[in-house]
Amino acid sequence: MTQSLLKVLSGEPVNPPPVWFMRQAGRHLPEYMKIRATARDFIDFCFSPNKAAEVTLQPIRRYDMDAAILFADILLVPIALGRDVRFVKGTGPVLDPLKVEDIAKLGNDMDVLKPVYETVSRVRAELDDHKTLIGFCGGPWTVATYMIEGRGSPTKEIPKRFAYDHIQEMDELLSRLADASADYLIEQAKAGADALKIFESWAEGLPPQQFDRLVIAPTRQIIDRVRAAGITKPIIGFPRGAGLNALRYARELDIQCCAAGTDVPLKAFRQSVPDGMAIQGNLDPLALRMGGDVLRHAVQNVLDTASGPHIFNLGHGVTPDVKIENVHAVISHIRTGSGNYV
Ligand code: 1CP
Repeated sequence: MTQSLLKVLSGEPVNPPPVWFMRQAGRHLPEYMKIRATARDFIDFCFSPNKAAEVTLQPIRRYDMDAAILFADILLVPIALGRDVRFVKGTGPVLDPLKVEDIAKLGNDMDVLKPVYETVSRVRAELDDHKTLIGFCGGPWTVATYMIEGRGSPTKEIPKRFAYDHIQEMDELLSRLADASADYLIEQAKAGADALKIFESWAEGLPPQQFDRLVIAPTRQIIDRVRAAGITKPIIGFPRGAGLNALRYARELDIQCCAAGTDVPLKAFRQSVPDGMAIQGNLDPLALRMGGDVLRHAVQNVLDTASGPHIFNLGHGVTPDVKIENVHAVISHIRTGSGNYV
């Protein structure tokens, strides 16, 4: 059977649109919490193919989503580059902040990522043929913000200063990240991922010239390397919060879908991206948390304003407080026209 999501990625509209949610596997699901509790820590969890494959499949079983997204994290690539990455409960990711002189000493031990490819092949073997498996990596700039600041960066001032102050070293860092991210995507594709997504989650607030240098150039490097390896699978780019910079991202990169964050007006976005390009998004995650009529109207608004090839998704990820009933209601609304919102 054909995958409806791949159909959309080939430029063909599908009605109702295929749906999946960012962070669909996660703490809002009790079955996720059960498996999570058996892992030593989050990284160990990501590197345990049995467990990671199981939680990747959970939202497909529960919600019948059209796509599974590999359970892993964008911050596994810095581990391959030899950086120390920990996930601290209640704090999030913690890394040793990267100093200028560390860049020349970055490693390249891609073998540490092998368990992730094992997860991909296990999921692909278990997933129905008409469901899509999405592999992913972080955008080099987004991953670099964590490496430079040593944690999630509230204002990105430290990595932005670094980019102005240390031009050659920053470009070197992004280039190293681009090559490693491309190799990571290539192996995911070879292991069975049907589509690939690049999460540039922290694309906001960059002046256009810096956006071209820090986001577009290294993303082009990833895509060129993936294509040079003979991988023709569709690529979804997600320049979250990029404003009008997203238009150059969509027009200049060889991506088949541009994903929209919550702040993007889909009608204008459709008119601005290249003809036939799929768009994805962009339900407000807060509406999903609130439920009721707020959510009903928000879902209808996305359905009414998206046109052409469209993949229904959130503008950002599912949070732990989301009610399972409301995820069911959104999916039913998309597929049947109504849902039981709570
Ligand atoms: O123990 C837990 O449950 C921790 C929460 C969690 C989860 C469920 C983290 C820690 N990562 C993940 C999985 C994850 N991360 C996926 C898997 C599949 C899915 O979507 O269901 C994906 C695609 C990611 C990607 C990711 N990690 C991004 C890009 C997408 C986004 O949300 O913008 C980012 C920024 C991260 C970093 C990260 N991982 C985890 C945390 C707490 C953070 C920091 C987020 C922040 O700085 O706000």
